[in-house]
Amino acid sequence: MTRLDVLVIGAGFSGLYMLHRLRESGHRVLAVEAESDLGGTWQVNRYPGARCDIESIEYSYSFSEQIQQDWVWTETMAAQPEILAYLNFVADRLDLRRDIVCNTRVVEMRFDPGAAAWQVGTDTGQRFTASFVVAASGILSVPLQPDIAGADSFAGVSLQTSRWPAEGVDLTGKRVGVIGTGSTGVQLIPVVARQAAQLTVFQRSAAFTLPWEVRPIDAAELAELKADYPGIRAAQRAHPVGAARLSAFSLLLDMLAKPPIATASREDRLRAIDERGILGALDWGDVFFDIEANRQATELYGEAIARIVADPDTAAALVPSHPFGCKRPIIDQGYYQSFNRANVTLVDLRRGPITTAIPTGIRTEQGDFELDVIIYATGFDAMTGALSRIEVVGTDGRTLGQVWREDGPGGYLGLMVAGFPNLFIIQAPGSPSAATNFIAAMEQHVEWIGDCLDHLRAAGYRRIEARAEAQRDWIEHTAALVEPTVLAHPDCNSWYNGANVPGKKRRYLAYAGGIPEYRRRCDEVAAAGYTAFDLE
Ligand code: N01
Repeated sequence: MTRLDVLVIGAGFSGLYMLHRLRESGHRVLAVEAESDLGGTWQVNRYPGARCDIESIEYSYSFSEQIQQDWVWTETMAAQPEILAYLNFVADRLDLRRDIVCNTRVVEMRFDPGAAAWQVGTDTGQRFTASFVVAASGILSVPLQPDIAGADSFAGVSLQTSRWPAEGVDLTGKRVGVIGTGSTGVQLIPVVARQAAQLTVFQRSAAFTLPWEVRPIDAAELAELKADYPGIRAAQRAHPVGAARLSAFSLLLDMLAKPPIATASREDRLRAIDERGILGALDWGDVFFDIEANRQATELYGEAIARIVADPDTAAALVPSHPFGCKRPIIDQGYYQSFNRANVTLVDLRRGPITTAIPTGIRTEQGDFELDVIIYATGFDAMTGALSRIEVVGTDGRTLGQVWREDGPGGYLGLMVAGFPNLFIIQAPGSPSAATNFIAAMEQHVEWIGDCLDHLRAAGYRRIEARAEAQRDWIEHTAALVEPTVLAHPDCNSWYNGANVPGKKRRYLAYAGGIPEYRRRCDEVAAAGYTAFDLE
């Protein structure tokens, strides 16, 4: 049994910074990581085309001037290998590896009220007693097994994008099927299209994408950016989505200030797509609040797609039927152009769903498709998935998974859950997380939790717990923020509100008030002596 002040679950972006922050202030802390190496999301999502859709200059740690000066970004939005290399660089620079235990999955946690500590069990048999636990287990770390009958009967190779083999996969000459056209599919499809002999895309929901060029950064530009880091970080900190430069989120936010589509003439609308292509179709101030405006923008989006995709049936099939804004759009690199290739076929599952996998491929109501490889890009049990798969037993005997299943996903400030003392969660339901630049949101969490743990130690408190009534108020507040938007529309189904997981209670999972306002609220709570937390 290893005794710790704090156990951190996970050694991805959040876990690494949490480990560093707590070690710096003298806590006895270890990070436990289920994978064979650090990196979290960027360790396991090795699929072809994986990259970030936020500029690396902002999708990176801001806490160390030395690290941001020494690391060299080579592209505006980095690809997965570069981000993973960056995380390894940071871990080496801060000498974090000596306090990370890899190949070890936390499987159970029980709170011992007498000792005011968590008893933690792992799949290797190693056990820990930790006064506090910080779960940095990721918001998109549990892949969803698709509900496709007969999946095991497929005789070819089945691949999950988020568990992509480290040694890579050669798709040359293969007949490849991709299931899923979310952010992952949109990144993957153009790359696979260039490699495979034949690519069949099985699309259940068409995607909205935001085409944008990712380009190399040369030495002179990087030097200029580095010289301007104080300004870049200040702007980022003041920005609602934690990314003041170009990103999928900032494009969305910028739309709020644009003129409404509802009053735009036909000429105005056509000019928008003449000048800016499919981006111009979406760039209107009323699309987030007015479902009819959203529908009109989608219609225009369809016209813009039809200008890119040569086959009219394929172009029509690529037009989404859900409101724009309720699934996360992504910066895309030639997604629609892929469908002009002779080796790419789109199967619109709205015209007849997949019925089963068969040994030779996929059977749909529209016919059979012969494949050598099936790639599942079918998403995640987001936000609550990772902790629900650990038996985390709280003070009333229920597991956290049970609480979230029965009461709905929630937490006070998106940081702690009532009934689970001394357990901090980085990016719990109700945190800015999914609605922002995850890194900017995560740094705020790590710093707030670090300060809180320093305070508890200094003041001699052994236990902290969120009050249930404060949690209820926070959940109501976060729901009210999205009520006037299309996010509350019944046709809005995505991982953001749990609709992608059968049986998950539907609730918008992020805090949509922006990071600066969220930070202000969290700081106010701390300054007032941790209002609405019980301290003992
Ligand atoms: O997952 P998704 P994702 N049969 O849930 C389909 C982040 N991310 O991995 O919408 C057929 O968005 C499903 O269809 P439907 C980002 O935050 C970031 O793509 O349920 N299809 C959908 O098309 C993102 O939002 C980056 O009808 C099935 C797809 O699979 C989040 O990760 C890059 C199916 C799942 O889409 C998740 O994105 C990549 C079935 N049985 C990801 N089951 C960047 O930073 C599911 N689908 C750039």
